[in-house]
Amino acid sequence: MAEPVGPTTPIELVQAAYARYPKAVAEARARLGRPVTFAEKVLFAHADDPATVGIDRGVDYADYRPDRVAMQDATAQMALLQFMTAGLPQVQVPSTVHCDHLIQARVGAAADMANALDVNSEVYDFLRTVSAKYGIGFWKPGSGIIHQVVLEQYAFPGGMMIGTDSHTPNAGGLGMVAIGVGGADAVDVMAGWPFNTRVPKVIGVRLTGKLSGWASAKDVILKVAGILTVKGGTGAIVEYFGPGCESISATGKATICNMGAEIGATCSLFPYDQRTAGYLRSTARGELAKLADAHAEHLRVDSEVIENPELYFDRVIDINLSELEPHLVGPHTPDLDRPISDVGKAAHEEGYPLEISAALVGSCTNSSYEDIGRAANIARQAKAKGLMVKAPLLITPGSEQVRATIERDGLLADLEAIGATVLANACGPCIGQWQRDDITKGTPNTIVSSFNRNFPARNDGNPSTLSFIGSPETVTAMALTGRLDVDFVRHGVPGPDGEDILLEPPSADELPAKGFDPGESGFVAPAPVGNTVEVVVKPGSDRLELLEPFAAWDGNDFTGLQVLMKAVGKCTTDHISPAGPWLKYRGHLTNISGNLFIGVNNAFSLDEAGTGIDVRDHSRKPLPDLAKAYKDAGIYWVAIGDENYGEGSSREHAAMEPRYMNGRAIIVRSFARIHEANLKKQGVLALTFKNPDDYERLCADDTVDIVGLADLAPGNPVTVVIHHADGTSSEILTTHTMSEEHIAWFKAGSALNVLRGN
Ligand code: MIC
Ligand code: SF4
Repeated sequence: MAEPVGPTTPIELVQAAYARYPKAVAEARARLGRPVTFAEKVLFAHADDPATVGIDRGVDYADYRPDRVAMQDATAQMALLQFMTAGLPQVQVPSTVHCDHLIQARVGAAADMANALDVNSEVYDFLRTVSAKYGIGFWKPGSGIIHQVVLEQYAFPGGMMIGTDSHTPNAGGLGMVAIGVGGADAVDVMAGWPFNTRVPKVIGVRLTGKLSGWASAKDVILKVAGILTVKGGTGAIVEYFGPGCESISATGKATICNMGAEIGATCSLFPYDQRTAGYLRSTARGELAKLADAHAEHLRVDSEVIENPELYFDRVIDINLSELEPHLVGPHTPDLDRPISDVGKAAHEEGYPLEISAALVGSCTNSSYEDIGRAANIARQAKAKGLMVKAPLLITPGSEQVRATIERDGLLADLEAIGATVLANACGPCIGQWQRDDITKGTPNTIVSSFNRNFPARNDGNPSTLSFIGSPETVTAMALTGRLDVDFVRHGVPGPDGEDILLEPPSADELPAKGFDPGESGFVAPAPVGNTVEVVVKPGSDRLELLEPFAAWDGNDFTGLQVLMKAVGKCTTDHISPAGPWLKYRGHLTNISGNLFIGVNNAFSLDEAGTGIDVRDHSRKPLPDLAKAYKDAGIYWVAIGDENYGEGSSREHAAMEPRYMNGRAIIVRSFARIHEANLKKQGVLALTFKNPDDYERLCADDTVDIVGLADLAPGNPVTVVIHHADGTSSEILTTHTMSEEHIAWFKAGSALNVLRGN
């Protein structure tokens, strides 16, 4: 890599990317024999070889060359521990590390930051030195949440990026194909290999009309989530088009793309338009806006596609923005969608706790200048009418630049004036880094947030907390009502004398009139090439551990595997390897394996989540202990999953832990994309029941053989023999999505072993 990584994407990189477009797009049209979507243009312009790249959507695997790699601190540790073992002097593609996940929210920004610097110093030192050594840009704690910083500094229309976080698609708001991946995928790209993935399908969402009143960008994606459900986007890019796009700000578009992760989409994408250009200029990237203007024809869908979208997209969804009203989703899943007007009734019917115990604004999804501005507008109206919050309102700004600007412009003061507390520029409560003292574990209570995920226990570690998601202005209004069953849009907010006070729909500037205040710069440039920076991993550390390669396949079929657990219903990566207090072990495979499956509802031990039955003495054990006991006894095992197994995060720990603890295969009804890819990378067999009903056949005392492994080939089913305790057995078929390359990873023990040439 020629240029050292800087605090923003150099214009030369964008020029080089745009220079590839005319030929690549012509190639795309010629090979596909039709007009093309914007997503296809970006993919072709980043294909390793546009002349031969796979084109069959949902079928072919293809090699792409992303422009950038971004990693956040919780996933970067494992990614960079793997990269270190590759023995390369430098990363081959511009890459950055962002410190945002490890900061705990407790009292407020300043104290929490000081505490984070103290308790995480070993990890921050590791990330800083490893970044310096290998040519990676490092963003210090406090500089902001990865996706906001990427949007402000690095994203560009028509670019392609991968990131070790599932909300990487946030950058799609600026027209970038930005895909969330596990650390091992990032390692490949940083090592100079292509990014290999299945050619995505393309779902078109046609936006017409114009957002108005209380409806915001967040409500667009909540509506889409309600339509597509948590698995409806799997394997697809969601491409927005139509006249409604221009009515949404660039950061609003990013909100929509961000939460596309919740429907399983590979990524989401908006075309380049003048709202995007305005955002680029406002974030000191005027040159880039000019360049994009000059290449605008390539940065949007072909017009023939707009005329007949059904012919070119795999599916088309229509949303009239003018008809949209504010929505709230939840509890427990982001696709349980209701307009605000229906929430009160549902809350009474379902018995949700009606009092709101906390309201939280922020996260990478909704912490832009406009978002905070709309929340502050509600706060100003409330203040003028003598209202204060009835539930604690916690605000996490998305980046240092946003924080400094909203402080300068008085927006933070507006929120504080109604009783809000401002937390550090970080993920905080969104990832369970919320030290909540007001509610004891097990107490049912209701929270509302502007975040993107609401899986049980995610925010505060309490599975009895019911978490609902809405826009920042909805959350602010609900903090004022303090209740789930008050329709603040139609009935207003109860005032001090019991009368209903109607609030005007929020309005706010999309971009700061005085420009952004960059605040305190958090960027640390890497050391010059050929440096002698020493990377410190202390022996005996409980936060960091150097990796040992996984053993290669011994050439034999797997026989006599125990069934460790059978997950019933939703099994997200938060169930498999939760975050919150466990985030501190993200650089230590042995220690983090102590959380394996602790949130899983196991069919064999349903009354206590996270437990399983030891077949040797029928005792009940926490699943991580059971896995360890089997490992210590030299017993190998399989785990069984339901639909959309591994939904949610990109954390590859959820795949490395089973591998490390003697898991040979995960057999499920269906997988979420990133998790399936992570399992393959780590050498675990990721198998899907050919007949989903076969899930029912597996019992606690069964053992399983996985046979015919020597003949493993793309597209060929894999036979699994189930031996029941009564001596009978049955044979079932499973399918897999392994390409030749993936099979080579399995045989070598992991993708990393292949990269290292082991
Ligand atoms: C999340 O939102 O779940 C996270 C924490 O950002 C994860 C990454 C991680 O687990 O480190 C994600 O979404 O990929
Ligand atoms: Fe951080 Fe939450 Fe965004 Fe994940 S979803 S990157 S935890 S703010």
